[in-house]
Amino acid sequence: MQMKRLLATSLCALPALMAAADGKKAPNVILLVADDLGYGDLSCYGADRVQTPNVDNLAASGVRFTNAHAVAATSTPSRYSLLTGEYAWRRKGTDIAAGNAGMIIRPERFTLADMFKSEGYATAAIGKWHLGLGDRDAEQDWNAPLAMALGDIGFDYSYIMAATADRVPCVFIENGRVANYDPSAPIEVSYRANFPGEPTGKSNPELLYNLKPSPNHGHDQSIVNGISRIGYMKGGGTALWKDENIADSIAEKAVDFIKKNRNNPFFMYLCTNDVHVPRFPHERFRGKNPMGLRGEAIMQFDWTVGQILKALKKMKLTDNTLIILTSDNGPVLDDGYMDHAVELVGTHSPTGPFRGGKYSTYEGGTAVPFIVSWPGHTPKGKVSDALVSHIDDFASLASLLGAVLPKDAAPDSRNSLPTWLGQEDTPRPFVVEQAQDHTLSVCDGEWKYIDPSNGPKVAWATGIETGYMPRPQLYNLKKDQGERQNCAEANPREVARLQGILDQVRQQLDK
Ligand code: NG6
Ligand code: CA
Repeated sequence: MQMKRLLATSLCALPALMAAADGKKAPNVILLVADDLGYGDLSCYGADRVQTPNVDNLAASGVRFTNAHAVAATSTPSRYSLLTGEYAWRRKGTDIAAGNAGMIIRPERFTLADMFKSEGYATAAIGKWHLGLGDRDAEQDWNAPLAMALGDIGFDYSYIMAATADRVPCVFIENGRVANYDPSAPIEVSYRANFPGEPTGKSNPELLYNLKPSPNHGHDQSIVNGISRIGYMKGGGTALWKDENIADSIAEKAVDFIKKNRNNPFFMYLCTNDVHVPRFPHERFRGKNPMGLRGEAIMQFDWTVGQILKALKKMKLTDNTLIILTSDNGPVLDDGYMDHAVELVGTHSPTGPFRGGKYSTYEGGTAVPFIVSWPGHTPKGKVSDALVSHIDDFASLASLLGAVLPKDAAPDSRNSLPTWLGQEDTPRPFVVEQAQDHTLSVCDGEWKYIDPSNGPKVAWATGIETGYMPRPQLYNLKKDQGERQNCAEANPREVARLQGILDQVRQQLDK
């Protein structure tokens, strides 16, 4: 561990201070990641049943990408890849993590946070985590400092939800221990069995005063704040979160971090809980959107963005802060709770023009909003159609800092900084996309090839078409953005070419 730090520091020849020496101040960097926010969910991406004025302002001050991809169609692998620069499908144990998963990114790994730290930045992770905590699965003692936490992988400060709001434990973890810990209510967590005498959504539906689970989705185990979850927990007392306050807590900690670090460069990995289930936004958003709770959660996401922009402005940091705004994976309507997202969606298309959604191998799984703004550096209000992928954040940000990475760091990441900053429109030659069942597809901006697989046609009760098929699929996205015409048989050469790219990436690193 110590070795990793020393190595990183000695190899990084151009720390933030050097950048300051040639007259340019190293910018702060905020990587703002929404949860399950779709390509079509923002008004700057064409949504008209919900307005997102703060995100739209951010887009107006920078570059809005129309062809950007998350690495995977679910959270854990997507986030793993963002923070390591390695395709998650290369690593076992990177699928949707339980709330008591051990740390998936191990301390030996040189992370994005390590890179910023070794360049003299203050670093923080705030909000949704979903990459495990503690040394080993299911062995955490939630009543003591955790044996391993974000401080071990480069984050100076962290205030996080262990997994998702629909998974126990329903408490925030601050710097490796439960925030506002309540000694009168020791915490126990299990994903195997309930604790004797504790109610569950299944046995005590009368206690579900805030949200009820959808039929056939599970989410009917321990009850916290009148909402049943995945997994069992006991205790927590006053440390338990209230879903309606999650966005406020995250925004408050994020603004505090900015304030504390106003005079030095900082990197903040800021992940909202919005718009993941259970969607239960603050009262001030209630009744404000025709799409109900999901629309209100999008408004709350936009509010969070507004809080950050306001804080930066107040502290005169706007021009010196690079913000990347994106989502971890595509959208879903019914993901486990009876929040009427399906009934109220109306003409709104969460995936925009794309087929499928969260979990799927169709574009809806990984096509995400992606906005890069650094006032004075990014052209104002540019729309870029260049093909880009989250896998490149590591190398691109390394290039921004002038950081030299240790040999094995960010193995699949390529420097796309000039494109990300809107100075060029050079596309990535191809992007690799991972669906929930690990089906891979590859797209070069025109053609998309999907590997054969035998998975289910629909992602359980969500109604989302997975796109899994036992035979190869090929789509021409220029002519058929909605992936309707499988033209693999008529274009064997394209199929072979794209299979070749995928085989090569599978065998070697993507450099
Ligand atoms: C799924 C959950 C879903 C959501 C997802 C993780 C079921 C049936 N569905 O397993 O509700 O929690 O995991 O979402 O349990 S993600 O955006 O964090 O990847
Ligand atoms: Ca997600």
